[in-house]
Amino acid sequence: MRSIIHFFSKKLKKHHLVLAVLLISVSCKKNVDTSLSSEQKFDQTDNWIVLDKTDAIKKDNTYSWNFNVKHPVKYVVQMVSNKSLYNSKNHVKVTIVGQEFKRPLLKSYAINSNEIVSEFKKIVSFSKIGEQTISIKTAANFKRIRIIPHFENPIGSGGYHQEWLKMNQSDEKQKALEQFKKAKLGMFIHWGIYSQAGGVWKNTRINYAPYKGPKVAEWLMHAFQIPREEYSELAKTFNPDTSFAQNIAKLAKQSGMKYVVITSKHHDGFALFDSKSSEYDIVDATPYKADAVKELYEACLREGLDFGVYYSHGNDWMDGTDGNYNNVKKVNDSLGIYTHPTGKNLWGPSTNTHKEYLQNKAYPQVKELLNLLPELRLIWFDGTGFITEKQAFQFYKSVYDINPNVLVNRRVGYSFGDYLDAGDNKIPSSSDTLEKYWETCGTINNSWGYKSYDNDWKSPKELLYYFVDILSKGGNYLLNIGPDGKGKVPEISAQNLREIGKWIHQNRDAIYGTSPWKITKEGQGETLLDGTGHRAAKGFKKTFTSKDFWFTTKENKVYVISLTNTEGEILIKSLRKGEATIEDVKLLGNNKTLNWQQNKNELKVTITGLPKDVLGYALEVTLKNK
Ligand code: FHN
Repeated sequence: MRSIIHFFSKKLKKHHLVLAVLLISVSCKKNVDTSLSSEQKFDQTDNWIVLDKTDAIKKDNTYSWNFNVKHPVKYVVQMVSNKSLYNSKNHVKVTIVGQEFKRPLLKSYAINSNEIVSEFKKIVSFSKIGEQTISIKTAANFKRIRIIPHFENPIGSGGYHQEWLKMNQSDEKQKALEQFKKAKLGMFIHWGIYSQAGGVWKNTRINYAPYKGPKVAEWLMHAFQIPREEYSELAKTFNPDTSFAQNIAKLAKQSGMKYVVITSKHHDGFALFDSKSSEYDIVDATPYKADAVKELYEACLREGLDFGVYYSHGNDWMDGTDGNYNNVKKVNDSLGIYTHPTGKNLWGPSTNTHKEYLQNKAYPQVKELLNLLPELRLIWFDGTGFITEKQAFQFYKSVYDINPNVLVNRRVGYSFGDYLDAGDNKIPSSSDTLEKYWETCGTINNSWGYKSYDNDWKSPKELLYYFVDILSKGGNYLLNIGPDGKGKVPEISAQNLREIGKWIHQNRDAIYGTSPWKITKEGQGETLLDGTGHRAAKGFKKTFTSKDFWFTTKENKVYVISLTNTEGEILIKSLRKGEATIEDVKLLGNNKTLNWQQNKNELKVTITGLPKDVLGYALEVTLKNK
């Protein structure tokens, strides 16, 4: 791609180039090629509900309005206040469609130069159109309330849904999904030329980088707004050990992982595979001159592991211009909507259009990966950015057309994923219902890419807790490693993975191929993993007792998982008489039948023969004619 631009620019005098870009942008404007096209069709402002404070029925600090819902979709509630009157200490209690939630007044974005919009994260769903009521209790001085359609994944026109459904419901996809569901645990690998820097640029740690945005190591270029030319110099020194592929595949196997997903191209645009549509790749731009993705693919297949690739399709800081930010912002401004600049190269974007980036780099590279890796099982899209519904569908369809056995994750965009993810380092609560199978991706410290000074390694117990929590709720765990510039996995993280791998191997019957039981857990309350930043800030202080259990099931077995090594009598209330008719209780790993007794209050089991340093144990409870 870069060679095409260079070739053209050499050809075209500067002003010709400017003219060309202008022409392209005008044509954009003319057909409004922005990611909001589907929303344009469904003009969202037409469905905004704006309630002025002066129209409210006021009682003390409670304001109530009746209003009309024209479109039964998901909405968010916003409070608009004068910049000057905005005071973050205020709390707001909102009561709407039988739901009540209390939130602090957080600043979301500014509009009309002197007003602040505070958006409450809670999604409100109206199942039917017609009259509704909302009441707001607050001491905050506000001007009006806005209830506006919320586009998690912009609804889109739905015009592609039937065609998508046919592909998603195909035998190949459903068979692949069944295999994926049985796998439970995968290894995520964030690796690239940024790994050499380890989160440090010119002796400054990324946490002290001058620009706003995530401080995870793979965002080095964005955090320091490194010019494209300067950043690509990193490729000239990228020369990993040739043993990386074998070492990592072996580590994944030892850690109990069933699939591996490596970053074939992250937001920085560098391809870790031999790409014919870009010279900014490991074969053409580095002294390594070999295809790292292909090498890891072959090593994983030798270990019997399924293989997937991560691909940043919407955002590319090297060749993806501004990620279509300016085009989208023009339309958003006219709708009073804030356009998030995060993740966009606004400091020195490539001069091509976003559409050209997609046509000449992103779509071709996805096809290259599919043809390069015939046994590929998964494409993990990310950095959706401002791609349109049509573009997201084209990514999904191009994967299906070349290899229908390959699964596509949620972040392809617009609900075209074959399965969902709960968000980075997020585990859904047991009360959340997700409309598709899901996966949680998580870091092993607080960065995806190698961060030389981040030693906040999650302990084997913490990792196992997240895994067991996810298992009991019916999801997969995609646990990340960040190798350094030579491809070496930081030893502590490798040791911790091997330790959970020993436990997983011992208790594999309670893991692979299981589903959630009617009860996910018993004992203390949930401590949800709630995001990369949240975990980095809060750390992990949870302890477990012999009363805490998580459940999974398979055929006529219920598995009871404990994260303690306490021997002696344990009481499992969820398996009391009436809840299950028990035939046998065994301790996984030594297959020894244990002494047990069931009564109307609990299943009483005497645990013996536990190795001292064990992370926990699992019981296999065989049920009579389930
Ligand atoms: O921006 C990326 C980030 O670098 C990392 O790749 C994670 C992994 O899920 N995804 C994006 C942030 O959500």
